[in-house]
This record gives sequence, structure tokens and C-alpha cells, in this order.
Amino acid sequence: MKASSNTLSKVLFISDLHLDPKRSDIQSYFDQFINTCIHDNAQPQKNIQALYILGDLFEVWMGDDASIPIYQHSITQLKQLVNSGTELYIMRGNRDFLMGADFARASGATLIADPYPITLTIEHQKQAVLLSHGDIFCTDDQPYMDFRRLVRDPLWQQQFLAKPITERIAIARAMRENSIKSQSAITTDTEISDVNQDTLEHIMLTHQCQTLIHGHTHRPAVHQFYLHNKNAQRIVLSDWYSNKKNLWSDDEITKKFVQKFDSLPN
Ligand SMILES: [Mn+2]
Repeated sequence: MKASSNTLSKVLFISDLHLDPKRSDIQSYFDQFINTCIHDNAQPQKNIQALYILGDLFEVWMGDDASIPIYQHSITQLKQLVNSGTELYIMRGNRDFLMGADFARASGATLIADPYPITLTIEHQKQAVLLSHGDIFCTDDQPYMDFRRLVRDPLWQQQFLAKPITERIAIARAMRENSIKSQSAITTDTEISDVNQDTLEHIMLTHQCQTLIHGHTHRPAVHQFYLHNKNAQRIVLSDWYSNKKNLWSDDEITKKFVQKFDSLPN
């Protein structure tokens, strides 16, 4: 097979796009990204096998009934990507944790749990890789972890989603204002806590994965460390508005570099 230096790889990982109708620049990057994938799927040997979106695809999600109409354009884009041959896996983040079955149906995505172990074939070797949004590792921020436990409770979600949309928006606004007062990490992106190393090592060991890919902290990097006396790595994806839309592919996990979306072919 002829090697091509300027094509996307087979499995892609992105997170923290924070798509927002008010941010047309990010929307147009997203459109360009999806169109590039669809274009590649039409080329022999250039198809994108899978796209993993590891949380915070959307800036806010107030329930499928409220938010699908707002994000219909992006959802249609995702569906077209799936129709062109890419498997789409989406994890809920701390912004869009209320994405549900109607969203999955409309976008063609499979919603995946957090954390989520997968097997990637890297340099002809199968490797266990753990995927996460990343906020589960931020255990130094106890107020945030308390908040997370509350809003991820199925009963709380059921009751929240049963309320009228206007009431849900008001509750979310009040929660945000409350969190600003308490200086919790969910306020602004610069205040997001970083991960706790002990927590993530424990979770990686539980899943027997030496590689972890996550987003959320908006601190893109590759961290190398030892886990059970073996090399381990933690790949942190960037967000799409302050750090310029980086993505990771399964190729790059071996190459250890971040590919700028800006460098993708038009
Ligand atoms: Mn997040």
C-alpha cells in the first residue's frame, strides 16, 4: 500500500469541541473536519474506520427534546459521516451528560460509558487503551465531584428531564452561578482542576490499560510514567477553541505527536 503523508488515520479521537450556535468559527472548523472525513471515506484505502468524541461535543445539552433542534446542523453532519462508513462513538462530558437515546438515533452515534476500554492495533500489536472524558480523575476538586455525583444520578436526571425546558434552563443557570460563588471547577475553563495521578493510575490498573486518552482539562500533552513497572502514557486531547482543534489518531499514539487539524488537507 502506498504511504500517504497527508491523510487521516483510521481511528480518530477528539474532545471538548464545545459546539455553540454563538461560535461560528468552531462550527465551521467542525464542518470542515467532518467533510474531510467524508471525503476520505470516498477514497480507496483512506477511510476513517472510527471517530471517538470523548465528551463536551456540545457546550450545553438540556435534554434531547430541548437540544436536538438547536444542534440539528451538527447532528446531520454526524449522521452523514456515519452514512459514509465511519463508526461514531460518543462519550458524555460534563457539559453534555444529558445526551440520550434520541440523540444517538438522530446522529447515528453509539453512546459509550466513561471510562471505556478499547483495543487498538498499533504497529501490528493489540493494545488496551482506556478512554475517558477526564473529569472522573479530578478528585482533588471535591465540590465538583459532589456536583458530578448529583447530576449523574439517574433519578435526578429523570426528574430534571421531566421539567419544562424553560425551568431546566433556569436550574442550570442557577447551578452555574452557585458554582462561581463556591469557586468550583465547573465555572470557567481556566479553573478546571487537573487530574489526580493516584486516581487515574488506580482506574487504569482496574482496566489493565497502559494507555489513557482523555480530554476535559484543556491541557493537551503526552505524559509518560511507569505503571506496574511498565511504560504507560496519558494522552490529553485539547479543546477546540483555545488550543486550536487538535486531534489524535491511532497512528500518532506511536509517533507521539499532536497533529494540528489546521494541517489537514482541504
Ligand atoms: Mn469537560
